[in-house]
Amino acid sequence: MPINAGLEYQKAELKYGEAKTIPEKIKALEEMLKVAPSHKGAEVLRAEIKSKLSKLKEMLEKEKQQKTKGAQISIKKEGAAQVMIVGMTNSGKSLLLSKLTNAKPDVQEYEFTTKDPEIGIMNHDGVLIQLVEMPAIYEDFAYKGRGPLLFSIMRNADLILVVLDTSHNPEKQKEIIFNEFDKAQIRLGKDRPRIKIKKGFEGGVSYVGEELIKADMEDVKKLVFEKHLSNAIIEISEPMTLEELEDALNQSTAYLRCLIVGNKSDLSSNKGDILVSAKDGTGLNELKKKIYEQLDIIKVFTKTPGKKKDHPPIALPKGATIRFLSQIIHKDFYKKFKFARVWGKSVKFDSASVGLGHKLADDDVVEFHLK
Ligand SMILES: Nc1nc2c(ncn2[C@@H]2O[C@H](COP(=O)(O)OP(=O)(O)O)[C@@H](O)[C@H]2O)c(=O)[nH]1
Ligand SMILES: [Mg+2]
Repeated sequence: MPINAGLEYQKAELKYGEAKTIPEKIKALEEMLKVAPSHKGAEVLRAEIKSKLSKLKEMLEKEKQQKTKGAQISIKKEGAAQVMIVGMTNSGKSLLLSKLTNAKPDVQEYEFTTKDPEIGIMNHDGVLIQLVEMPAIYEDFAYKGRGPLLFSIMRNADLILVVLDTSHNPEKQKEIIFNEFDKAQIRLGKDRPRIKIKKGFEGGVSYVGEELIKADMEDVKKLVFEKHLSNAIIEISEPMTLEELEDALNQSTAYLRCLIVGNKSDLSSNKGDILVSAKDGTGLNELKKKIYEQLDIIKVFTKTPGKKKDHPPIALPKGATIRFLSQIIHKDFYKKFKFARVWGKSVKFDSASVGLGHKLADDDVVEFHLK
């Protein structure tokens, strides 16, 4: 019997014992995790439950993949990035999509209007970003109907926009949505724990930075053994609990950026990361800017000598060099490269001449000079 586990826990454990299907077992384990004691002494217990959970989820994922083989499992990316709009029914996802993009989705007062993902393209200062409205999320969506398929599609996204209806208990909506993502093994707004695993063929398991793990080493070893890591170097570079380590060892967990959008600000003034009204347009320009900032992209303009800069700009990943840009224009372009002149934030003075290795910044203007 676990340490001071209450009646609730015992009930949940009983349910787990009776569960027959994988989803039933997962549900029971999740309940156990919810009611398990939270004190330090029960950390091993929680890690064990999580470990069982992730194994079952992997099995479920495999089953699903077999069932959906041949079905489309991603939405083709268009533009510089793919952003998913998620939320519960009636939160205003469709209206928001129609205000931010060229899409004309159905906006309705009745629930569950949007049954298929709706795609639109947002133009932010010349950079095209794909926005995809997902069908509404509800409790247990992660396991029901097309939920599993839609969650697996979202794993490829660059950003998740969580849209809350601020006039209807937004905290509760947020909890439900984050919970479903958790069930689908997607962590929102968290960075992947900084841990490196180098698998080997012999030598057992050794640790670098083991003093950073806030747990008994015996428990850590047990966990690592359960993950079938028998020969590996595990390098830890930030403090973590046993539960976080369990998450980190779980290679199938996805970590995605998210922005919480409090919609219907005309009806209420509850806060998210940003407050908007899809209806009257409040905050929408600010939202576009925030989306762009979250994506780690920059835009640069090219120009020909003696002329003004070309439009539209070219979107690049943050930190991209002149070489990267030249290869986007044409793959052999850099072979004829002599130097480039740059105007903007990446240079100390305008019209500075730079080489292929020069790193570009947002809104730079680049003029290529060829041999
Ligand atoms: N007052 C107000 N109503 C909104 C706002 N955004 C959406 N709505 C309304 O909420 C209902 C549901 O909108 P819809 O975009 O279809 O929600 P979805 O189910 O999340 O796609 C519609 O009647 C919209 O007109 C808003 O910012 N303010
Ligand atoms: Mg909709």
